[in-house]
Amino acid sequence: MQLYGVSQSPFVRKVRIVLEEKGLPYELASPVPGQHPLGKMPVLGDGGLLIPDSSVICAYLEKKHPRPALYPEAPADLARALFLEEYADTQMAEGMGAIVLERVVKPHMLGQPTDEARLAGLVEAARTRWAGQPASAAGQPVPAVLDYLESQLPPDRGSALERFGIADVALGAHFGWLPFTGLELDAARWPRTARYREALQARPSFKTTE
Ligand SMILES: N[C@@H](CCC(=O)N[C@@H](CS)C(=O)NCC(=O)O)C(=O)O
Repeated sequence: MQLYGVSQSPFVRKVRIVLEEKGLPYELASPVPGQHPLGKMPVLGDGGLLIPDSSVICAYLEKKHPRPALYPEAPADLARALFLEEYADTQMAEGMGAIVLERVVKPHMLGQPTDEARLAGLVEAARTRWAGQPASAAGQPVPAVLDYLESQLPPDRGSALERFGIADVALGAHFGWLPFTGLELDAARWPRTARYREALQARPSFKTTE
């Protein structure tokens, strides 16, 4: 299989983590213009097939290579896992993506200068949007994404549901951009989330795809 995309993309990393967890060999290839109907990455090449979109690719891989299972069997658990995947792919990605573009992609990959004013505005906007409210009484913005995750994650295991699966793949992949944003995951404030992130980072599939 060929995975078309760059390793810095959390959506590409989602697929790489699934491939690693399932022990499937693949090669990472440069994106090919026109391959993805929306001009995005990743795209998976498998035989004559070209499959776009990380969520679609992960579901395809599960169907084709069912073991180890990364999607829960029980309908309610499946729904919860898919919602967490969707939450990660939208709420985590949107808040961080534009910041990473200005701070990392433009200066280090495109050879363009960072627009510092835009970056400052984006950081503030992300904080405000994540907060869902402007600021707490103490004047500190509340990152609501982390608050939400804290309310959803268990205190004592490295998976959102009973077994490691697609929700953890997606949440963990999107945590990868956090260090580039300047937004902190304060372990005193979000202990479950911080512990969960550490547990994910210790998995071989996460280490290999860092
Ligand atoms: N829903 C898509 C999102 C993929 C996505 O947004 N990829 C970014 C890279 S991190 C991209 O290709 N952006 C280019 C663009 O939007 O033009 C998926 O899960 O694959």
